[in-house]
Amino acid sequence: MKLSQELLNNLIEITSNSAIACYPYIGKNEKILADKAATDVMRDQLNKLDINGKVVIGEGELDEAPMLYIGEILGNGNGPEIDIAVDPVEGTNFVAKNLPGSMSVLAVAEKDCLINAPETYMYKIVTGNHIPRGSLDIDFTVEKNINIYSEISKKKNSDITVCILDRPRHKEIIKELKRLNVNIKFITDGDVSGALLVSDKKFNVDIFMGIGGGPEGVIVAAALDSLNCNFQGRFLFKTAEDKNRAYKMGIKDLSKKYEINEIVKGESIFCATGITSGDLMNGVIKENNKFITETIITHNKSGLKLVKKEVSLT
Ligand code: VTB
Repeated sequence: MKLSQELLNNLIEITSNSAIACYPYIGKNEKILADKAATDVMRDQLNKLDINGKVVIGEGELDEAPMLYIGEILGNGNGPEIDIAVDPVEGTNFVAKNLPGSMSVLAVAEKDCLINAPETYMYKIVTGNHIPRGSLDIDFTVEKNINIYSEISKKKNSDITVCILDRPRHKEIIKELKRLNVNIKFITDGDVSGALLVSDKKFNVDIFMGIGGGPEGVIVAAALDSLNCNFQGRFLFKTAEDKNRAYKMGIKDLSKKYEINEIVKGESIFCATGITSGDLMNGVIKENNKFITETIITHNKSGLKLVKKEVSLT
């Protein structure tokens, strides 16, 4: 295996520490400060690792530093070449308002195995591993996708739940889902978690769909790949500047529909630590002088699937 157990343990420690860095900002209505605190810790600790890392999914580009920017080189240079995707705080609003579901997230893969994607939106459709790959399609109508899902899962529409970001841009999809008598789980932010809800029956989410962040789509694809779930996405470029950036990053066909293994290839790890407690894991807990964190990780090559790890740090 190219990505070692040691690297995996280090990543758990890093997202744990960046989640802990946010702890003082929970409920302080300071999302930028929370993001900066988590980012600083993440950068500092990634730079100490024995890796030759490059940020392929980050927050902005060089001129937008101090966030971890696309193209930034990380690690001490003594180790494997890896692609890194970062989302130091997924759900900054949740941290700012002390709402459930924020987390600190990292995904890594072998060099050139994670798609280089600019910060733009992505239309996504995600289903669990009980649905054969390729069954649903972002180019089908909502009705067709629901019919296919209903047929394969043998569920009536009224027993199907679709998770979607609560945004005006989803007005038509929501109208259609209501007409079809499908249940909707609205989320206000955090579509990495939203997409992962299809991975286990206990979350009662059948399909995740709609337009969310492109970087979040790439990051969650790493987890969904390990979980044998289905993910399909298409980047949405609005401005000429967006389109130019994409060209420069090597995306030639701007309307390309990506299957999961065109987004993440080879060996990859996904690692997310809860900041505030949510459906997937607990948030940071402070007990005496210690912090207890909960992290979920996946590693496709070792078969790790959303294992929860508790870490105690001072
Ligand atoms: C999603 C979600 C993020 O942004 O990507 C969403 O995962 C999409 O952008 O947590 P809009 O807010 O512009 O709709 C977040 O909600 C915030 O980064």
